[in-house]
Amino acid sequence: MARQELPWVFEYSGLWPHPVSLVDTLAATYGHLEFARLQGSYGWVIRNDQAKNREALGISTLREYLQRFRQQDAPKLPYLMHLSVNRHLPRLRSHFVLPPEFIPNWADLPGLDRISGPELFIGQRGTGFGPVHVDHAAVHVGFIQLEGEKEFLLFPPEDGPNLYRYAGAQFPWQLRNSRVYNLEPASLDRFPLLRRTHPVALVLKAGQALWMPANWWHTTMNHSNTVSYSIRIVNHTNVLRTVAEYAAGLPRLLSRLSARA
Ligand SMILES: O=C(O)CCC(=O)C(=O)O
Repeated sequence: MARQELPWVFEYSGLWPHPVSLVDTLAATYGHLEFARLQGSYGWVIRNDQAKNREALGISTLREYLQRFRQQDAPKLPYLMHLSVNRHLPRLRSHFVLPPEFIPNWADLPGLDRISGPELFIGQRGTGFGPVHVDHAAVHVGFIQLEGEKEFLLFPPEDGPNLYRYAGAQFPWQLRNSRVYNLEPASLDRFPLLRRTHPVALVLKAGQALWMPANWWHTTMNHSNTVSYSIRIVNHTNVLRTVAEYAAGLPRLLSRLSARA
């Protein structure tokens, strides 16, 4: 099997080769951004069930969030996910240096943010992504860990039928989410087909990067306070699958547009 079809971890500490940390640079450059207006590739940057938590903590700007994140005894913060570099942090975009393993990436253009979405994830110890899911459009994903340790739980594409995808989903993309969050004994009792899956668990440490191939199911858990970057990659190995998936969505898009007209 080609190397790009299996997950692999490699050492890489060159993403942010600057004397001031990324978090401090973010606070100084973009700290004024209103938290409620931040967006990720999927719209939201914190899960709905955690939004009340942010309001209760009185966090209204990115700077306030980052200040809390740096406090040792900070109360539980929501996990800041998918913070779009292209949309919100354009002046920082050219300061990230990607490893050669993630190049070429034909989707890494500001206009293709919906596909490639270079994004930042900032999470306190104990926060995690939530449901096991698979990314859209057969993209490979490159993750780079800047601070802390994040555990990944990965499943190969063929495990999909045993991952309890949202049955009765109203929209096709909901089938990208599983009802499974982790692999604790309780989840094995609740979801017995998980015993037929082939999970791979790994911990990504600061200074390491992960190549996750197209259509692998995954979720994460932060073992310590983490700062990470991720980018979705399209190259010669998956471009036809990416185009095919977008093409398959065209009739739905056209019928929506004609319903609006
Ligand atoms: O970095 C994380 O915590 C999870 C990211 C992820 O699952 C995704 O972008 O699809």
